[in-house]
Amino acid sequence: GGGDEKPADDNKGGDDLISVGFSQLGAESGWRTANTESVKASLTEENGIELNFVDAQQKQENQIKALRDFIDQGVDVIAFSPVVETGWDEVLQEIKDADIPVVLVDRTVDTTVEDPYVTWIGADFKQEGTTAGEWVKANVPDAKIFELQGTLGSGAQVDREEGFDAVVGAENIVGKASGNFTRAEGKAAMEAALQAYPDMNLVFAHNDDMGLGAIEAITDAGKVPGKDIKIVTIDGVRDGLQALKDGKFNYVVECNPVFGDQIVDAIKKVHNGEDVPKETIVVDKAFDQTITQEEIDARLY
Ligand code: GZL
Repeated sequence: GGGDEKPADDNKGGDDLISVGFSQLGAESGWRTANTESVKASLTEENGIELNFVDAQQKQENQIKALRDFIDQGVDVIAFSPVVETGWDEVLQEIKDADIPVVLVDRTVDTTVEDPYVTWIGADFKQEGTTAGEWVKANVPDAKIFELQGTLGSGAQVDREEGFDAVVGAENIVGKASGNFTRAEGKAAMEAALQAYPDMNLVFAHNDDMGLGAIEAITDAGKVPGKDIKIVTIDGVRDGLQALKDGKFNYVVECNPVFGDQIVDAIKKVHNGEDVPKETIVVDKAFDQTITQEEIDARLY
């Protein structure tokens, strides 16, 4: 009594801010940087959010530690993009036991925990792989393909591979290796592949950054990227679209990272107990070499 009770919702933010713990998986690519910028631009105090943002440098143990810290802090909502699909059962159960709702962002999880998250927002990775595969099948029918894969076990890698391989046919894929979604590791994997698969004439890179690394390796080997060895990638960050315009990439499937506003909307609805869809697919486009400089310059990221 006496009017000194705690405010009704015991959030850790100011009087009416929703406190959000956000575990971002890393800063490995242009896509991730753009995604983080969008999250930080949208999850703001003026939008009613008190954001606790933690970068995990692509290490699952760092994400699990961050998630446990969020539980200890008693945040109102947890949002995270899981670096790989598995290994989350224990911490997801702890979050559930702490009665903190989860908004899953971008990457996907594979867990035995019942109802581990309220809603997921991200791209249709399998469709991105399918779209890339359909372009290859239609435009490079004799392709001998090297597949430069993202972080092994991540939802983006698993689903892009599944969609792409189903369209092009496994018999047309001469080899696969992971470049962990980074430019440096993509270059290294490509250097090895050029030795191992001399008859390769097309690379399918699961993201632009690894494709940009592949350009360096192909050029160092005295071959012409986009001609001797064609390159198909996914993301559509500005550097990737510039490589496309410059004729070094041949086809780029977009994966839009700018959805911070949709994350805020989901967090508010979840916090207020309103209905949210189980998943929200972020819409993607695709680009070929007819892209114009104006289009590239107009891109947000
Ligand atoms: C896709 C995202 C992927 C990007 C990569 O939504 O998870 O992770 O394609 C990034 O650039 O590393």
